[in-house]
Amino acid sequence: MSQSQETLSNLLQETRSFPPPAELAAAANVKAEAYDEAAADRLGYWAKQAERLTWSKRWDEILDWSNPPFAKWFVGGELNAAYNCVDRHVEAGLGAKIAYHWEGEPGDTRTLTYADLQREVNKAANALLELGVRKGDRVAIYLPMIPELPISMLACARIGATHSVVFGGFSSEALRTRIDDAQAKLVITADGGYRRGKPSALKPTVDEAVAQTPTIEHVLVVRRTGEDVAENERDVWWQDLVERQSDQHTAEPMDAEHPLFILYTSGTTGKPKGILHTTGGYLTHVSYTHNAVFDLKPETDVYWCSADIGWVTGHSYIVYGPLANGATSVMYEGTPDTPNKGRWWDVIQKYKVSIFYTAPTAIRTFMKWGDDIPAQYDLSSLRVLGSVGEPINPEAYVWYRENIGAGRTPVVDTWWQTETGGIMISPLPGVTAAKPGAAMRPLPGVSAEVVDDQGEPVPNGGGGFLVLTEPWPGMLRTIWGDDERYIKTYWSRFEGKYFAGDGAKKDEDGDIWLLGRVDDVMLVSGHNISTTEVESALVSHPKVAEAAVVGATDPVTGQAIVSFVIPRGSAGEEVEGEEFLKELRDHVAKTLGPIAKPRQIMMVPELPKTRSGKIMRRLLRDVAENRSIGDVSTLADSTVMDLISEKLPSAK
Ligand code: 6R9
Repeated sequence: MSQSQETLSNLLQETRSFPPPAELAAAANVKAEAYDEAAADRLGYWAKQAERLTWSKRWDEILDWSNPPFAKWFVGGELNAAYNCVDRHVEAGLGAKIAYHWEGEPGDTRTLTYADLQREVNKAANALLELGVRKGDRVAIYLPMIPELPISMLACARIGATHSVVFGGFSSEALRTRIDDAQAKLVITADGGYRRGKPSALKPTVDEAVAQTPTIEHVLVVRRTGEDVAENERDVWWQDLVERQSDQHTAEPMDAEHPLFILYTSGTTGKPKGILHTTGGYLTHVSYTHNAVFDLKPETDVYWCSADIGWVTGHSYIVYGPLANGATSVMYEGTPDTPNKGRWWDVIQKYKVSIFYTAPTAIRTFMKWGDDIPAQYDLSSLRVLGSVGEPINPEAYVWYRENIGAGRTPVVDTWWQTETGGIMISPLPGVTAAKPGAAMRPLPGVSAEVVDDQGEPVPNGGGGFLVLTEPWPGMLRTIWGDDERYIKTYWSRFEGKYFAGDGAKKDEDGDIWLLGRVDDVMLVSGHNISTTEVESALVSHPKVAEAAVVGATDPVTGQAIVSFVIPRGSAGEEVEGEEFLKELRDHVAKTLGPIAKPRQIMMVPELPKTRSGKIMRRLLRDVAENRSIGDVSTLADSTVMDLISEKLPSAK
């Protein structure tokens, strides 16, 4: 039986659910009626959300879908994204309000008010103009998590240049291919940033990349670490050029469909896809969702999203969403364990963070480090917690709610993608009785379904493929320079529907659970089994912190389940023995049924992850099938595979 002939088996049973606190529900930004309102008039609902922004010219048409899958939202409308994120708040008298509490890894800090941000963005915009950057040009940004990163993005948006932010951790080769694909004219970088207590250089990587790219005219370099760097003719120091610019600049209105940014996703095969987002629809979507999903009260909340801005989560929920909403945010440069494993909780305590948004990978790491660490800090300012990036295992969800949220705060598990621009499926913190591990329901205005192989909706209790059935404002407009690939990748699997590439199920109440990438689904004795469910079963064992599961070729069952497990900090020594492995296998069989029992479980010190914390199962499949390990260039830490191989000299 081929993978596509059977829908996903639905194994995990989870019965816990957490209704919203009464006080939060009563004062919530978005109430239950919003679902009916959006269902009655979806486009009207989105037009109402677009009113959150300030438009220089109102749109003539909400959506032009006459040439699917190429959408145009708010056709004829004009606005400037930077004006909406900065100037309008200053004009409204909020210039003294803090936009960012920035915290460097070494402990240095910067406070940027909206008025400061306006001056900085204006200076940077004038600097870009002096370097010859014009509306429509592309600018690559390769910076650490310092204020110049959002400033650079907004400066681009202000003059209509399209930014392409590349993760500071990527190799020169990865940077070069992204520069070339977008034909960027300028790179903005820094000498380096701080990671794990040390300066970590960036400039040499840029020099190497730029030596081979024909389109780059200048490299604009922020001095952050003060380490020596090679100086080339095309280099310009930020501290020289930007600092001497005028802090006055008038933002130019852009067409609603003007390209705001390109962000590359690596995908499993082939060259990275340049996901293109435009201005009006994207900004509407992120402003709306940031307000609705986090119940943001801009006057009183302090919001922190711990993502890197090089990931879409940082674009939408550190930069554009929070700033469009006039929020006060925290931005942190470094790693969670520098100088110690309490750093994040220290940041929350220090700035009295009330809304916190992070990834399951981080939560599982904190579980591994132990409950006693967050317990040493005052986290009582928190009122809403969020999760993004991967399915959150129910145990990790409950740990997060209890140990970080004192068993009191709603946890919103938000499903979305680089391609969707903003959150699509999520509980609403004042409305939904959230179930641990479920993204629950499409947001008001969003249309999603779980379908079978034929594109038919599965009944409640069934599993299949997640699709989006109607266009939405934050949707990608195409893959940069490759319309064909856009159509083929997202719109060809199911007629007229966007195929997200994720497996999902609907439970008996019709709520949606994400089950991981379809490419990762295992086929065991004719059953399609989700890696996520087996991983969640493993993580529900009290001695397991993290687990990754892959399907390895097996002569008897087609594929067999192979698991890689990181024990919890408190688990002690007994986790190495055969007896413990048997206990774990039995635990999975008891939780999910005998079909899901792993053939093999291996204890490992680390798991291979991307910079956004997603487990790279492809590499683990190489280990499980005794192959040499494939491309590791998008790993957050390239030494992890060595650690694993060391631990498992004969992986089989
Ligand atoms: C925002 C982001 C997208 C893929 C997506 C899915 C996974 C993200 C999730 C989730 C289950 C969630 N994903 N959030 N899976 N539950 N709450 O992560 O964008 O880096 O493009 O990744 O991440 O597999 O398809 P991106």
